[in-house]
Amino acid sequence: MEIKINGTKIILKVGDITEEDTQAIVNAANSTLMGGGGVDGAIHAKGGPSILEECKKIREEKYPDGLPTGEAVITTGGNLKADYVIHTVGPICSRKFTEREEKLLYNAYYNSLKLAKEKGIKSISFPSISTGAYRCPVDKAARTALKAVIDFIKKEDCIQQIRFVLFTQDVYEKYKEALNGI
Ligand code: AR6
Repeated sequence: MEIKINGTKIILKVGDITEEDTQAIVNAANSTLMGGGGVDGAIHAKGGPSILEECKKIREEKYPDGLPTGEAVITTGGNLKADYVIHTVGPICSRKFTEREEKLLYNAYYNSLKLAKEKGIKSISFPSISTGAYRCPVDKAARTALKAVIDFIKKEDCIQQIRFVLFTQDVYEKYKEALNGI
C-alpha cells in the first residue's frame, strides 16, 4: 500500500529491512548501540563489523552513558545496500502504552527523520520499532509511527520516500488499518 503526502511517498510493505535499497534504513537498537537480536542483530550481521566500530566511536565521543530512548544517531551502512543506518531506541513497553511510551516512540521516528534530513537523505526505511522484544502493542505503535512520519512530512518536503518494512503479514495489516484510520 502507498500514499503520497506533500510530495513524500509513504509505502507499507512486508519484507526484511536488511534487503532494502533506500539510502538509509533505521535500526531498532538499544541504548548500548552494541547490537542485539531482532532487526538490530540482522543489521549488524549483514552490514558487517564496521557498523559496530562506528557505534563504539559514537558511544565514546558522544554518548558514554548510552543513547537515550527516542534519540537517533547515524553510521554508514557497511555491506548493506543502504548507504546509512540510523540507529534509534524505542521505549520498552512490556505491553503498556501510556502517554510516556507514546511520546518516546514518536520521538524515535521523528528524530530519525530529522537526522535523515540533516544528511540530505531522500529515501528511508523503518521497521516497526519497539513491537518485538520491547513489546509495545502493534496497533497503537503503528498509529504513533504513522503520526510522527506524517507530522514530519507536513512540515518538511525533503524526503521523497518513506517505507515501513514489516516483517510479517499480521504487522503489515495493523499498519494498513492505522494508515486507513488517519
Ligand atoms: N526486517 C524487518 N523487521 C524485522 C526484522 C527484519 N530483518 N527482524 C525482526 N523484525 P525488534 P524492538 C521485526 O525486537 O522491539 C533487539 O535485541 C520484528 O518482528 O527487532 O524495538 C535490540 O538490540 C518486530 O515486528 O525491536 C533491542 O535490545 C519489529 O521488527 C531490542 O531488540 C521490532 O522488533 C529492541 O526491541
